[in-house]
Formats: sequence, C-alpha cells, structure tokens
Amino acid sequence: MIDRDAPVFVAGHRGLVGSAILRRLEADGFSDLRTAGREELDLRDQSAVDAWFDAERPRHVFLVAGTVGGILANSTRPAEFLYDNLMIHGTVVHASHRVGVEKLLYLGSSCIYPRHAEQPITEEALLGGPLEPTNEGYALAKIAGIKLCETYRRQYGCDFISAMPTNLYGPGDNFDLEGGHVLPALMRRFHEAREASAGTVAVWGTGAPRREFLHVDDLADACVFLMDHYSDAGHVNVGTGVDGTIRELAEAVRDLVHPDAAIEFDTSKPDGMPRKVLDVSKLTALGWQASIPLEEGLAGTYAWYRQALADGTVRH
Ligand code: GFB
Repeated sequence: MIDRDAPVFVAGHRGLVGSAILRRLEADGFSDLRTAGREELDLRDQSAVDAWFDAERPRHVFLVAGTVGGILANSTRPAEFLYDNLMIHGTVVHASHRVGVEKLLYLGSSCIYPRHAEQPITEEALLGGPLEPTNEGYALAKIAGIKLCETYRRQYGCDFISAMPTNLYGPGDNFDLEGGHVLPALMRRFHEAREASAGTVAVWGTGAPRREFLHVDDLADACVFLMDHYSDAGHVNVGTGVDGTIRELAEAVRDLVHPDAAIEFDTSKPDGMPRKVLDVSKLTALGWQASIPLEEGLAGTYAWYRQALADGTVRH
C-alpha cells in the first residue's frame, strides 16, 4: 500500500480522469495531494517540470495529464496529440526519476493496440501490427510512455507502472461536439434535440464499430488498486471486458435522454477502429474488477451533465 500521508502529485487533475482520481484519493484519506494547473506549469517544458518537482518533492505520481480527444480531434490535430503527449510523458517520468519518486502510475489508452488486434485484446498484442490511422499520433505517444516506464524501471530501478484503460466516460467529461468522445457528444446531442423538440439526432459513422465503456470512477479505483498492489514492468489493461455497437450505445442514450428521437447515421464521419474490447484477465487475476454497469453510469453522467449545465460548469 502506498503511504496515505505522503505527498502525491496528480498530473492532469482537471481532466476527466484526473478529477476522478482526486475525488477517489480524497475519499480514501490521502492527506497531501499536490496539483498544478496549466497556467501554473507547462508539463511539456522539462525545466519548468524539474523546478516544480524540486519544490514539491512528490513521493507518488499519477501521470494522467495529456492532450486528449475523440476520433475527429485525433485525426485532424495529429501533431498536437503526438508532440504534447510525448513531451508530457517524457518530462514527468524523467523528473520523477530525478527526484526519486517512489511510485508512478502512467495511464495509456487502448488505442495503443494494432487496428487488427485479436479481440478481446491482451497486453501481449502491443506492437504486433499497424495502428489505427485515426489516432496513430496519440497511440505512438502512449506507446512511448509505456516504454519510458519500462526503461526507467530497467535502467534505474524506478517503480513506474502502466495502466491501459478502455474508452472512458463519466462526470467531468468533455462535452464538446467536435473534439470530444462519442458518449458525451451523443448525450449532449440528444439533450439539445429534446430541448429544441427536434426529432432526429445525428450519430457519426455507420454505428457498426464496437466499443467498451468504463466509468471513470471505476478507472480511478483501479488506479489506486494498482498503485497499492502492482509493481511490475508489464502494462495492465483496465476495462469491463464487455462491448457493444455504437448503434446500441446511441439507442441507450436516446432511451435515457430523448426517447422519441430518431437516429440518423452520418457516414461522412469516420468509424475508426472496427472493434476495441480489452482482455482484462490480468487485472482480474490481480483482484480487481469494474463495478459500475453502463446503464447506471449513463444515468449518473446525465444527471451530472444537467447539473453542470445549470451551474454553468460544463466543459464544451
Ligand atoms: O469516442 P470516439 O471518438 O473514440 O468514437 P474512438 C467512437 C466511435 O463512435 C467511432 C462514433 O466509431 C465514432 O465514429 N461516433 C458516433 C462518434 N457519433 C459520434 C460523435 O458524435 N462523436 C464522436 N467522437 N464519435 C478514440 C481515440 O477513438 O478513443 C483516442 O481517438 C482515444 O485516441 C479514445 O484513444 C479512447 O474509440 O474511435
């Protein structure tokens, strides 16, 4: 178990994942949480990151910062996704080594796996074939992050571990229609159609791709579990092991938000990876499994979204 009274740095605390980890650590009694907003610290800048680590001296690090987005943002801004993430992973891992961080958890993404990986995808599928082109830049940066943790462990003996989550959703998500992921985008589109009494809602692609969705509170729980119980070089998949089509997801969101709406597929938009479901047997064998069913997670996220709209705090 990591020490609940040690200084812990959550890099990326304002994002979907970072905010969930912060909530989870606070609930768990961690007493010395350190964060740094973008305006205070540019995580792409090694000298700024070094200075911050020298001043703050964290003993544990959750490296969950990055430039993230959905399929369109990834395919139209590949340079940003590659550069920002490569730099952020490099600076934080290196600074952590330099000041002697005892344990670091690095968060990757299931998009690291080859486009035609055998499903469900095991950890061993990494680097077994070409990547999905819509998110190649992001995936390459995420693979570099895994290799940073592995090599710093091998060369310097750092206890740096990596977790690879599947597609995430939950409170604090980005509801931007162009830049965000499918689940918040659909929730917002059905919500706005209901408000406008519109009868049809657009869903990108064919509806045929299959995706697995993990609630971010489950992910935060898994991250703390791994920090407490896992110390090895190999990365660990984090998911539910259950997937469905985008059409099924759209229908579930429609039933929850605007049951009278009709769905119209916009096939000018990309489908991306045909299927992405993780083999989670490694994590299950370690003793962790997801506990928030999709239906419950969708309802909670929609309640959160409406409240955030009312409060004016939703990210668009
Ligand atoms: O969530 P999403 O952008 O992530 O798209 P990916 C998932 C699927 O939903 C794709 C479809 O087949 C989309 O075409 N989709 C339908 C929509 N309607 C929408 C919509 O309104 N917005 C969005 N965004 N999609 C991402 C990667 O890929 O997965 C990232 O780009 C990251 O790198 C993330 O790894 C986990 O699963 O396709």
